[in-house]
Amino acid sequence: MSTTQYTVKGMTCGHCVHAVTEEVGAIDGVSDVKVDLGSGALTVTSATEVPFSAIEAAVDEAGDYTVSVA
Ligand SMILES: [Cu+2]
Repeated sequence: MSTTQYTVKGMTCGHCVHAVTEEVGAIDGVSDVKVDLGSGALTVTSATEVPFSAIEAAVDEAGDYTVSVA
């Protein structure tokens, strides 16, 4: 089990949080996603560590947001 922290910039409301949670949660192997709107913190729990490129692609798919490793 692997838990990794990222920071997402550009989220403005609960809809953004929902979109990011859905897209990142759809990545293969991801079992839990937590998004904090205030801080932009994204916490991803997965069976094995997810490549950052996959996180980036999912966040990009969710909307006009930017993700970085926390
Ligand atoms: Cu929003």
